[in-house]
Amino acid sequence: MYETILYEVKDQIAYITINRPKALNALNSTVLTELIDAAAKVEADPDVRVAIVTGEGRAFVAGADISQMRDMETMEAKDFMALGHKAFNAIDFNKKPFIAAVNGFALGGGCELSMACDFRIASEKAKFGQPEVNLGIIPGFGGTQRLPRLVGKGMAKYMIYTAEMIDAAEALRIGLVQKVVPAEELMAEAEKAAKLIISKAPIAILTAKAAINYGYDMDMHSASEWEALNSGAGFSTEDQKEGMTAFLEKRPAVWKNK
Ligand code: DAK
Repeated sequence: MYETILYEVKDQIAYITINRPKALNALNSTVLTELIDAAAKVEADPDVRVAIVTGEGRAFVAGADISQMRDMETMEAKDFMALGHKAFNAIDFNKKPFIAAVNGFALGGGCELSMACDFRIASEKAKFGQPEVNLGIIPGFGGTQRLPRLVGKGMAKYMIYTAEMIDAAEALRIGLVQKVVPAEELMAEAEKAAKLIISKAPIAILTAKAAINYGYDMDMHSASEWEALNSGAGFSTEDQKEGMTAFLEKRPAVWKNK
């Protein structure tokens, strides 16, 4: 049982909902600690294939908790930042895919949380931004690193230096989100993506995530070798034989997760 997040598993999907609507789901130490625990649960539970992260009420997450951060000194801020990195890396580098279903404000730490997920589906009402410079600081939960990797250096610098809030359509245009849907269709759209993933060979999905995540920062030569090793290893699974046999027999594959 958590204090600041809701965690529910249904049909192989773990639903993680940040639940501090009165503070627009601002991230304090408790939320981050509970997210670390929830990410570990997703990884360990054989009944979970995919997680969906969303926010309760009108915000996804309106940033790190400013009331907690205001009086922090350097060492305390460093610990808080380390906790944030631990939480977001537990999602980004989780064995299983995480989908951000961005229902409203995704600002500062909220934009960073969405970027730690594998991809983002946004409601038309979502708003994104990195407004840290308004507060006299810079992003501290991965924003200076994940944002340029997702949208390019120029756009990341524009967003971080100007603190401009962008709407869902602009987020889609710059590649920060992968889909935008009307608010009432957000969870159905995220579930549609989750179910598509669940219908695929489980080991192939985990291997694809690792191949992309760990290969991304390698030079192309090493990255190609990394892909070849991962892709080659797939041929030792029963699911590879099943997937190809099912295709040739013109029937749906029945995955064994072996
Ligand atoms: N923290 C704490 N409370 C927040 C909050 C936040 N980030 N965002 C909103 N709230 C609270 C408001 O204070 C208000 O509380 P009450 O007054 O009702 O008690 C309540 O949520 C509703 O907010 P508003 O009344 O402001 O609602 P509006 O619709 O008028 O405005 C808004 C919505 C999202 C535009 C506005 O709330 C807003 O601008 N919020 C702050 C956005 C923001 O600047 N977020 C923080 C980004 S900075 C680091 C670690 C982490 C970070 C950096 C460094 N190290 C340790 C080094 C990350 C930093 C950030 O995330």
